[in-house]
Amino acid sequence: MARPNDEVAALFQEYADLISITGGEAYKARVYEKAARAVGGYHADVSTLDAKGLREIPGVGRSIAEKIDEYLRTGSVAAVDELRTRIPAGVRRLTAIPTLGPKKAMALYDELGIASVEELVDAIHAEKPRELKGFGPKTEQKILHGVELLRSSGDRVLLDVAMDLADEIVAELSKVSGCRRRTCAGSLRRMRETIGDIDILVAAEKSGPLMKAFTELPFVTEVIAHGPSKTSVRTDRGLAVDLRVVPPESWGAALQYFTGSKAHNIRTRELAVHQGLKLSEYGLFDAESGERIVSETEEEVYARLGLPWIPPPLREDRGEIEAGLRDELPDLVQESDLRGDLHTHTDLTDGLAPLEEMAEAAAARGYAYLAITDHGPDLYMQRMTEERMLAQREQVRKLDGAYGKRGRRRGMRLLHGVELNIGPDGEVDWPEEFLAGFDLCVASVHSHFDQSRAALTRRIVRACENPYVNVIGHPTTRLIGKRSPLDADLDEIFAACARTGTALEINSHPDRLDLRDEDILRARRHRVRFAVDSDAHAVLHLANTRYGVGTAQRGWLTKDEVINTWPETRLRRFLRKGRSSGTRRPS
Ligand code: DGT
Ligand code: CA
Ligand code: CA
Ligand code: ZN
Repeated sequence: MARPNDEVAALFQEYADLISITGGEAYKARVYEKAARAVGGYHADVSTLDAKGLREIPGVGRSIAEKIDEYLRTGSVAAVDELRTRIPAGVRRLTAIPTLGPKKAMALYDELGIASVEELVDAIHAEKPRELKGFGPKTEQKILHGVELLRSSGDRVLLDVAMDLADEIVAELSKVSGCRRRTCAGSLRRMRETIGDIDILVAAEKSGPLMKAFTELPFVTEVIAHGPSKTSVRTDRGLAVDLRVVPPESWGAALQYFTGSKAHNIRTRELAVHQGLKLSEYGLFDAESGERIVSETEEEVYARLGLPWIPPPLREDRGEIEAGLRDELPDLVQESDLRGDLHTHTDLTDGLAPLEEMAEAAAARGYAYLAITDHGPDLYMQRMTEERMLAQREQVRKLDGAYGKRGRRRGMRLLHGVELNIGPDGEVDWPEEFLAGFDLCVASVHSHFDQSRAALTRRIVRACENPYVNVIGHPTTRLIGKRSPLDADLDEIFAACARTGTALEINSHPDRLDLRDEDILRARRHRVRFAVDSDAHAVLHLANTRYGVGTAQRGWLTKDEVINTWPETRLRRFLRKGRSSGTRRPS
């Protein structure tokens, strides 16, 4: 059974989309979108709340509370049903194209059965839409252009693509004389999983030279807006960039403002107003006299509002203001806290680098331990056998301790692990006798994504109950923008993890970031442990933990909740799970 909060959240998100597509008020759509997020993330089960309790959920007023009640009583909401009958799901996907209105999208769907952007592009290449009334070759071209827009600047890009470009821009701008401070702001600084546009902030007395250098960067394809304080450009990476240059004395206020999120800023401005102050990107002012109180650093701005400095990944109005006022912000896990990586591949299966290179690179990162976890035989493309696995183990044992930073008494420890495949019934690749020989087993779902919710849930819970499974790899299997998360009862899975001593992975690959931030927030209420892993298939991927840690921070995780920040002895104790020592082979 789905968690009622999730059902209601999905319903409201759909309602918001339907409102936009049918040309309803943008304001109304936003209200429902916000309610969807609030209900989805709310700690109490909505089906246990009365009307008054429902209205205590942020963003839920009388009319939304009534719709929740209607849904819980009848299983549907008349207002949503009414809009649904007007718009098929396929049409909703098409209207994401900026040059395609709902009417034409409806026609394409009704007449040609086109229900996705990809199908539409294929149809245009086959010159099919021009046969319809109201369409011609010109319309087709216009639509294609819209698809391009959607795929470039209109679309959001993955965090790593944006981060790489932003790092490059920041490095270039630091070379310009007069550049006093520079950093990225916006969603990138908050480490959101996808980025709409890059925001860069620079402090300088004179903005001219910086703006000029910025517009002349080689990857800039178009200058959208050019002014003394803000310049916006499009780039050949399919991503727009805003540069703002502020005087050094406004740095803190500007950084606070342009880091966002909008929802967080609304709350900080409210706090200011309650104290007779006014907060803007220029500073924190006395509302009456207009006198500037503070603006130079973020710390000063937050302090004057009665708050500790709030780490950017928390700035989403998910309780960080309340926690800050009580001085109860979590002490977030940092990338430097990681002592090792527990999910990596070598060229024995689908990795690119041999074991030695992976170990050397991990040691260079300063890790105290590294687990090698190549795929088991159930992913048959990987051609794994017991013999090959045991041969790798021998090599791992031989290299154990051989790599390490100079000055360390002992080199990095190598753990011999495996990434097991969780089969359709929750079974894994090998019998327990063989699994007992591994130091660590990651287990992940790689197929049969479309099972029923009950079957998927049971399947993963069964994997948790296996005494040799230590970590559930990429738990929801989502691929951002490509594959939806598994439809499983996450709360049941989280509870099973907590009960059995199984950690949940936060897979750091920028395509995955799985678990994602909201799921982490939910999982930690079950007191689950997490592993922030790279799932590296190449040496360079080891550094992706930057994104995994960012995601963990967005999920409010502290160091103690992440098993690969622990010292090796504590980690090994955790990995023994509930196993009786008698079944364990000596390694
Ligand atoms: P994105 O670009 O969609 O990934 O998300 P953000 O958060 O980077 O949003 P963006 O680029 O539109 O704006 C950057 C920040 O500037 C945003 O996080 C907060 C601030 N900001 C922009 N517009 C507004 C506004 O209308 N009100 C408030 N309070 N803040 C704003
Ligand atoms: Ca942005
Ligand atoms: Ca922006
Ligand atoms: Zn893997």
